[in-house]
Parts: sequence; structure tokens; C-alpha cells
Amino acid sequence: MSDSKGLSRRGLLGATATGAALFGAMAGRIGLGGGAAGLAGAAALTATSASAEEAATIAPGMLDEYYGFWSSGQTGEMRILGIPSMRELMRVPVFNRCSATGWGITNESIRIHQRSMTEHTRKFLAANGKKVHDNGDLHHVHMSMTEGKYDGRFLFMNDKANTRVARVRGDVMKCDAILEVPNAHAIHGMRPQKWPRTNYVFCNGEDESPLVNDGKTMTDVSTYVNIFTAVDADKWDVAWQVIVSGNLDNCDADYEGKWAFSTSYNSEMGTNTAEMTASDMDHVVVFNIAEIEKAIAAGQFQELNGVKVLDGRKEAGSQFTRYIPIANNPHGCNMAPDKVHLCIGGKLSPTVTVIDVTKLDTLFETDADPRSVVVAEPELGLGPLHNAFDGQGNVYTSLFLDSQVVKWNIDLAKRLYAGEKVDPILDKVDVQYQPGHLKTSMGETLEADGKWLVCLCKFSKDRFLNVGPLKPENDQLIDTSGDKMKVIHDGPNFAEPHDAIAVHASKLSGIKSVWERKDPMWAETRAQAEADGVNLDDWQDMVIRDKADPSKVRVYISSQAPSFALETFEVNEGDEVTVIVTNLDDIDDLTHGFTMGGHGVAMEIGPQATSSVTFVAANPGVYWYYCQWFCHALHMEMRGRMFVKPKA
Ligand code: K7E
Ligand code: CUA
Ligand code: CA
Repeated sequence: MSDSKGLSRRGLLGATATGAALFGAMAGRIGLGGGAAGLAGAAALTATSASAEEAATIAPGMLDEYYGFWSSGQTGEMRILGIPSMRELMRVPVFNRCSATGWGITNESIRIHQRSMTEHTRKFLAANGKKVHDNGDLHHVHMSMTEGKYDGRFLFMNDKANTRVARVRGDVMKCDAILEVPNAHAIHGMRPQKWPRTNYVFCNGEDESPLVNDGKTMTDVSTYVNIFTAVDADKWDVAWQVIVSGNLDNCDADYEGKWAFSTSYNSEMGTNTAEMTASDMDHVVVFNIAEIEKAIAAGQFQELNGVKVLDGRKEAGSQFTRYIPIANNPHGCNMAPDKVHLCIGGKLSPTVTVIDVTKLDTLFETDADPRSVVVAEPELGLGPLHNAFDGQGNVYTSLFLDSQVVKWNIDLAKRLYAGEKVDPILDKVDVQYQPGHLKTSMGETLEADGKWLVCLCKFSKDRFLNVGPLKPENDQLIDTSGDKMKVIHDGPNFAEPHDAIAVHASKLSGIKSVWERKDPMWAETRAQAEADGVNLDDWQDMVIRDKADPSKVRVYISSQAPSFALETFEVNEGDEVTVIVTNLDDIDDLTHGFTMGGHGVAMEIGPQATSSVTFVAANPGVYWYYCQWFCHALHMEMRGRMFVKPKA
């Protein structure tokens, strides 16, 4: 509700909540008096009061207070939702192909995909007749920070499926860089450095593989390693890597810029479930950033596939890492905004382990027992996965097996650990069903505000109309403003959001509605146009045949609603045709498109943007192209013809 000055949404909600409480009380009375029918009535009344509360928060025309950035798992895109309305605002394609925007189809997006591809992947794609991977598995989305606060510059995300990380620009919400991480396998946990700013994005390689993966052995698992990677957030290049003992699952960083942390569920280095759960204890790896940077600067690394690699395995006894034993198969790894407490979800253990990061220096300077940094380990319920914070000393933990969120207090948990008879659990609420990540508004920054909690449930079962064997996920909104948590919205979502962040809208006040004509996104296309003597900033129509390779044709078309500058163009059968479209409209929300019928290509061209696509004109004939983004009353008429002349 960033547009409703003077009327606080909290105030509004407070008023509605009182109404809801009243409804609840009435429902209770009806229920008591009316038997089974009364109970059904009570349920209906409760549902009505909940939706009344919700309606008050999303009146038409009102804006949300927070941007929610959602991952999408195996869909491979980033999604933007409004919080608290939970309305889906946008889908930003990243690792997937997108039919609407042409991501993965346009030359501009293919270049971004290809820029940091390994030779392995190039070889694989060539052998499979492709230019880019078609899939990704995007688990985690996080925003860049300056001094522990969101700065709106970038969003970062991982692709577990193809070992990549990507960056989305905060000013236009488009992906501008993808990096395939060499040496590592299956980037899973991924977090930006919080302090002094996001110079690094930390990336966990989850899958154990031979360090030099050249097919010499599968059975000799002593050759297997896991790799922790620091990506330079500005250059979008690998800064350094550290080989670790055990595998790597989730990670986080502290608020002083000293440490990064990763959970490991396979300290056993097993290759099947029985082996991976064999030990009583696994561990958290602590990375000492200063020591690592010192060694890199001093040249004490080995170079592997062009990357500087250090050995941080336990037996190497380096100052790069320490290993803190944690009950078997931990998962979530979340740094509290109090700058002190790191919370580790126990998963197989019903506990969350709390580490005091101000004690970590002692592990590097003395022979102190690594467990001496543990200051609390409350038993919270079954299957604790992830933790979120309210900035007031409380933690919300998802309980996967119990299908609950538990709210507990760090201080009370520490007192319990120290022997006092206190109960750290403040509240529990049922969620539907099996929650994974959960996120509080601004909760992974120093500005955690305790207003909202979004809980991402893996199963929806009976919560929505049945749509067949494949069901949506259920992203639930929980009001955390009172002592008791309250689920106030069920949000169906397609496969498979793992994680989300809630960023106050004020952090993205610089977001653009119209592109800059000289945006770097199409710099190469622009350079080609200049070489061809075409001025992209003018209403133009040019068909250029490449002088060096006459089978290549470049067709420059500008668009202004409701027409393309070029109504027809001609190419020869077998030509490689590149169509470059510039949208000269500079009006907010006036996007054009270009679809070439029967050629499998389509793209979006935002106001003042340039986009290009390349295909081979394999079949003689007449083909219509058209604008597929509704732009004008004469949008249907915004089309033209390509003539493919048969070979003589
Ligand atoms: Cu728990 Cu990939 Cu973040 Cu999913 S991970 S839940
Ligand atoms: Cu231009 Cu539709
Ligand atoms: Ca284990």
C-alpha cells in the first residue's frame, strides 16, 4: 500500500482483525448451540472473516507494500508476487525458455546463456543440436545488499540442474548474466555476501564428483569432492573455489563479512540413502573469508579449468575452514539479523542448532571444541527445515513432517540450553501441507520487520479444486503481527517454488518503465547495426545481405503502434535470416512483439528496446509475421509478409 499515505495498512488490518475476532466469537457460540450444522456454519463464518480481512488488504488499484521474489524450482524462472496480496505480477525467465518474451530464442538471451558456458556444455549442446539448455532448477532467489540491507541492484539465483547461477537486474527485471560454475556440480545453496556489500555470491556444489571428472572412475569415491564457490557479483565470474569434506546443501553469510556457512548432509560421502544417513553427526562448514582471500592473493592455489582452487578439506588442516558437528542431515542455514546467531535446521533431528558466530574466531585461533560455539539446540518438532526472523529475537521454523510453523525465541532457547527450565516455543500453527522454506518480510536483512511470513508448502492436496494428479504448491501468507500466527491466504503456485524473499517496495523505487535506447542488453546487436549502416533510433526498414557470407540476411524493422516499418521483405530459400526489431514507442507499458509464423520464433520488444532473432528460411513461400503483444486497437493489423524465393 505504498500509495495510501496517511492510512497505514497495519491500522486497517488491526481494525479488520478485531472484526475477525468478533466473527470468531460469534461462530463459536453458533457452533456450541447448533451441533454439527452449527459447526459447519462456524467454519463458513471463519472463512468469510478471513477473506474479509484479505479483501481489505488488496483493494483494486491499491499497490502492495512488498515485492515478493519467488524461485520456481524446475520451471527455471523467477516470479514476482505482491505481498500481502499474493498476486502474481510477473514471471522473469532465466534458465527456462519463454514463449512470451523469447527468452532462450532471441540472440540477446542466447548470448547471455552462452557467454560463460563451459566447453563441456558447448560440446553437449552441439551434439544435441541446441544452443542453450532448455531447463533449470531454480531453488533460491536473493537480492544484493549493502551493509546488510537490500540495495535493489541485482537478484541472484541458482540452477541446481545444470550447475549455474544467474543475475537479474533490479532496474528492468531481466536476466543479464548467467554463469556455469566449473569444477562444481549441482549448485544448490546460494547466498549473497551481506557486508560490506555483495562482492561475492556464495554457491554450494551439492553433488560429489571426481575432482577431474574425465570418466576414469565411478567406483573410486575417494576421488570425489565437493566445491564451494565465491562468484564475483559485479563481474559475474568465479572469484575462487574451496574444496571441502562432505557435500554442501544450504548456505548463508554473516553480517560482518567474515564468514560464510554451509550445511552438509553427507559428511559420510555416501552414494545412497543408507550411507548418507549412516553417521550420528554431519556438520556445518565455516569459511574464513579473510584467510581464503589472503591465500588467493599470495598465489597459494591450484588452477583448475581456469579457476583458483584452495583445499579446505578437514584433513588438509587449513585455516580456510572449520567443521562444526551437527546432528545427522541438517538442511536450512539462516543467519539472524541480530548479527550473532546462525540457525541450522535439523531435518532428521527435531532440533535447530544455534551457533554464536562471535565465537567462531576461537575455532581458528585455538584448539577449542568446535561444538563450543553452539549456544542453543531447542527441540521444536519433526522435520525442521528452514528458519526466518522477525528482527525481535524470534525465529519461525518450518516443520516439514509436522506440517507446522513453530515460533520460538532465541534467548529462551539459550537459557534452556544453559540449564534453566524454560520453554522457548511461543506458538505453533498448522500449514497445508509440508512446508519447505518460509520467509519473513525483510527477514534476511538488518531491516527485518516482523510483519508477514510466507510459508511455501510442498503439497496442497485438498486445498484447491482438483486439477488432476499434478497439484499446485501452496504458498501461504501468515500474519505475524500478533502473538499468535494466523494463516490468512492460500496461494496456488506452479512447480515448484522453494524459496522467496519479501522486499519492501521502497527498495525498488528506481525500477524503470521504459528502456534506455543504449541499454547494454543489445549492445552487440547495436554494434552490428552500426556496421551495417543502420540507425536503430530512426524509423527505418533495411534488408542487408552480409558481404562476407551472402547467405546471411539481416532485416531491420522498427515498430510503432500499430505498424512495422517494413510491410514485406524477401529472402532466398536457405538464407540465415536475422530479424532485428526496435520498438520506437516510448509509452509506459507499450510492448510490441514479433512472431514469424511457422518458424518457431517469437519475441517481446519493450518500449525503446531492440531485440533480434535468427532462423533459417528453409521453405519457399509467403509467411506472415505479426505483433503478438496487444498494443493498439489495430493490433491485429500489425503484421507483414516475408517472401522466401525458391532456389533457382
Ligand atoms: Cu530446502 Cu533447495 Cu532451499 Cu527447497 S531447499 S525447500
Ligand atoms: Cu504491436 Cu501488437
Ligand atoms: Ca548424513
